[in-house]
Amino acid sequence: MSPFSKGIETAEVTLRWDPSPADAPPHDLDLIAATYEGEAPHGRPVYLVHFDSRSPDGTITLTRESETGQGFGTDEALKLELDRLADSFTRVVVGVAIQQRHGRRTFGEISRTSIKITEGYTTLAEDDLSSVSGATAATVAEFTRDEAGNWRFHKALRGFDIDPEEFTATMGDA
Ligand SMILES: [Ca+2]
Repeated sequence: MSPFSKGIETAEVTLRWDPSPADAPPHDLDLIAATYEGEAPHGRPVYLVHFDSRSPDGTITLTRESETGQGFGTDEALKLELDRLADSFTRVVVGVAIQQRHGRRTFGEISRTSIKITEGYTTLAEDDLSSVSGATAATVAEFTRDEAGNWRFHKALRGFDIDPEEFTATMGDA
């Protein structure tokens, strides 16, 4: 990586999926961001951002959310203003969890799942989560701060077989 290359300033993660059949319980997927500090980059998250939790400084925001996947285009979107994060933060992990309140659901049971990570008009990664079809949650992106203080993107597709709450506690372990 060139030492002169600029880091990522603002990234967006978007998620879409198709609704469940009309006679079935809704499929509710959630985008989740977890932030970590330099002291414990793989430990407990400092804070989480998802449908029920906001970032204290407004740098990471869930700009769109859905409980059903109904409608055109993006169902959930997360905006990460990485260059505005305090210097103490060195790592942000983004994941997707499927709500399990109507019984165990895996990505293989959700139709047309699609995740996209962009910086402006540049696509950093795109995936349909088929490689983690047996999982109930998955990490999809990792952003880390390099020695020069610039944010870098890493694709981090890894499946988990746990409920969303357990996922938020362990999604940064790897
Ligand atoms: Ca949701």
